[in-house]
Amino acid sequence: MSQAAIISPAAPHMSRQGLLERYGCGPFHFTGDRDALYERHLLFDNVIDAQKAGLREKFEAAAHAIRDVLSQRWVLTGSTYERQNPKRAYYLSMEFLIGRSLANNITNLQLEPFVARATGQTNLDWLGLLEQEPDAGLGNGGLGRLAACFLDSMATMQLPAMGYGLRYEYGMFRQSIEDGWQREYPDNWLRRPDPWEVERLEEAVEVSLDSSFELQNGALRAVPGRPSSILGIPFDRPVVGYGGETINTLRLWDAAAQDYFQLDNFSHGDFVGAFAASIAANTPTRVLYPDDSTQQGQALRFLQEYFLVTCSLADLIRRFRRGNSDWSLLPDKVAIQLNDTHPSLAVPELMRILLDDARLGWDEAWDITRRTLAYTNHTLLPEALEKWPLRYLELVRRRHLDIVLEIDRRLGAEVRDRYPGDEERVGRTSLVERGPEDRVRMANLAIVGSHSTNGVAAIHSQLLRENTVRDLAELYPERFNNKTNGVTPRRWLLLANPELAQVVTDVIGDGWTTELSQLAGLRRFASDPSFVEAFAGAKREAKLRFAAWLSSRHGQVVDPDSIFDCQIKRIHEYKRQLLNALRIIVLYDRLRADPDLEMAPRTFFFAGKAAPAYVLAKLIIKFINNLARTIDGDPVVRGRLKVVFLPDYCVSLAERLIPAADVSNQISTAGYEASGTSNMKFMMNGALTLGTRDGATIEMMEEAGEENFFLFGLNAEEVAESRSWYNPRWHYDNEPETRAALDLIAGDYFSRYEPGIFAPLHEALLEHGDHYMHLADLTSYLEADGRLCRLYADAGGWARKAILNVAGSGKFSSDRTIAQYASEIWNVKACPVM
Ligand code: 26V
Repeated sequence: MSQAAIISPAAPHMSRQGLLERYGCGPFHFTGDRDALYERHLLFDNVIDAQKAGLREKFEAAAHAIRDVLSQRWVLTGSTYERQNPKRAYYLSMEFLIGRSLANNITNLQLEPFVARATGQTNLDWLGLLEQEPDAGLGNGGLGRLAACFLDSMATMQLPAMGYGLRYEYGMFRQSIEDGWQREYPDNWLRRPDPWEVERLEEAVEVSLDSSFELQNGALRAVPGRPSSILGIPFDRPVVGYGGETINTLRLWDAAAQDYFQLDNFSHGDFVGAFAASIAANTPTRVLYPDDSTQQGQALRFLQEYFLVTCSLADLIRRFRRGNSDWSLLPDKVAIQLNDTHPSLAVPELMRILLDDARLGWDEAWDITRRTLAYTNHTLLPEALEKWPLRYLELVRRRHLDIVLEIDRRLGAEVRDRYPGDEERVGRTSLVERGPEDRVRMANLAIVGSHSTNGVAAIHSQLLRENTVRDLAELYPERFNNKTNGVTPRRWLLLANPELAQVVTDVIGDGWTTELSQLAGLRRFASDPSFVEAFAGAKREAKLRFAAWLSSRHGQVVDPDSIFDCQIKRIHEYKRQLLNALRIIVLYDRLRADPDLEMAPRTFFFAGKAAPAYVLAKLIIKFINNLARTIDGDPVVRGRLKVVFLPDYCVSLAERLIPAADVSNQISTAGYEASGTSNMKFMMNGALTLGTRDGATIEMMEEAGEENFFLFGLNAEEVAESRSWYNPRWHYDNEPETRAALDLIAGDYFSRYEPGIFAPLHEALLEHGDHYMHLADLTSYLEADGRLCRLYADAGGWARKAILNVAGSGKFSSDRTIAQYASEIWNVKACPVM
């Protein structure tokens, strides 16, 4: 993060007076130096002298000082909404991948000048202090990070909106690499008190369950017929809009036992048993599920989803009832966005509230439910689509099962009416999938029970409509729409890349921070020598900064004059890290065969976590690490090729690496990556994209111009079309470089001391049909790679394309995405704080 938090190029220098007026106080100086908020917190919270405080204590004091500054405004935001009673948007998500908050909040409050002055005066190790904050890693990857970017945009655009999620005690596991293998360690991010959260015990809600649940050997066991309940305790976190006008709330639920001691057990002498009950009641929010590749149907995950939905709906309905007496107004006052199917029990839960609590009739309840809810799909992978056993609904809440079956009965009647005699269609659209164990198709439930279903990039929305849920799209075509993803330019450009942000602001002003389309103004500087020089200088600074961090943090030395070529994302077969590795093997082999070959020096960075049970993905990590070791050990390529696997990929690591990247690899099998969002962050930061025609990468190419993009490989249609006859062997037999690369793997060239370990990779590619079609795309990948590398020799030509990419990235601000959700789905308008 480095300089980012201290010197913001774009922030207008707010006066001390302005600060006092907006926030009521300043972070470091309130009424005078001796009353500095920061020092007061050290003294009164930690009871320590500022001179003796450690970095962690200093971090807490700084965070509390910043929180003090935003508190008034936060309260005012809430009271404005209460007074104005506008329609509100609620974003329900099992994941919010927030990352760190201190530097981000300072940036969004535009307090850098004050912080810079204070840290300068006191010789504070500011960068070290920032490092003390653990990442809030409450998400797996793209879906969770998108939710966090959306919160930033909603607050910046002054929308009356709120996020609802779970306060996992353990977030995404920490990854370490040991002997090349991934190892998982618990992420105990709340071990120390989190300065941002505010516990709101008085707003706790009670969650009813039709069974009791016990933990037995780590698995959840239901005791049917013994109803129980758990408490949901809200923890609020501030979401600071850029400029500090609006401070929205992210409300995370913590599960707790009704009472630490069930008094009856206690009085009967079962002291330990009483504790066990409270442990079970805590389990729903104990840990984030770290597998985003398969839906394994774990009962505890289902309980988490039920818990999120019941707590959030009880809370938002309570708020709605405070301001409105008429239930029929719900869709005019509340919009609920379901982030994937994970919170789609909201359909039966809202129906239950309207039928049983509000005592409305079915038709009215159904109309209100549908007009209130909207659903976003984030994946087409069949193995990731949620399908829960009916039995789970029955155990957790019998009423939900009844409601789902009644919705299904009515849906069947509607389909029969529209398509008489088409019983197969009835079966395909049904909410229930018949099998050895009947299951609820959660995507069907979300589509049928809402008024809007969107995909997250144009191609993804189209494939969703035409293939995945075709029958439902034919039944309700008006519900389907697209909302191409975006990312917040505050965190991903202004904060992460202060060098580039400054260079951009110098020529087009700072309006881009909230209107990213203004980056188009850079086009006319793409060939301006002094701008090109400044732009290239910013990239070099960022590379130097990253290289310095890497060497101090991991002892790894990389050459900042080499091309920084990156692929950072979850490790998945469809994302094809293995294709990237095959490319590197071919390049390596070329150099081995001809050491005099002209080739720009390159550093290949990988980072990403594999689901702990995803055996092949973990083997891919091991393979990349062995490849790195082999190349490092070969004097022929020393200084020319280097592979680095960065451990423990997280938001903070992305913030460091992306500004330094020259090349972004977005190489999924076409048709498989719903959107991608790191692709946008790289583009915004001046990297060139080497990618397939998939997800939002297609739209990025349209914005930047095809001549400034490096696309290759089969498109989604070609992938689908060639499935039936595709034969990876053909490539092995006919492409010498492909064959040589595969033979090196099979010959244990990268596993000399671990013979045979990579056989499963070789088999997946050659014997098991290469489902993700790596070999089909390898040759065109290398060809595009060659074009890219040749361009590197022409520094001006490279910079020109990179500038045109930054200039074309304006569409990919989450502000644009959120503006579309607000006007096309939610009908929610800005509500400025007064
Ligand atoms: C699925 C599951 C299944 C069961 C347990 C835990 C779990 C957690 C997450 C998921 C959903 C994975 C879907 C996902 O993350 N999709 C990504 O969404 C991004 C934001 O829209 C998008 O950019 C990526 O292309 C897409 O892969």
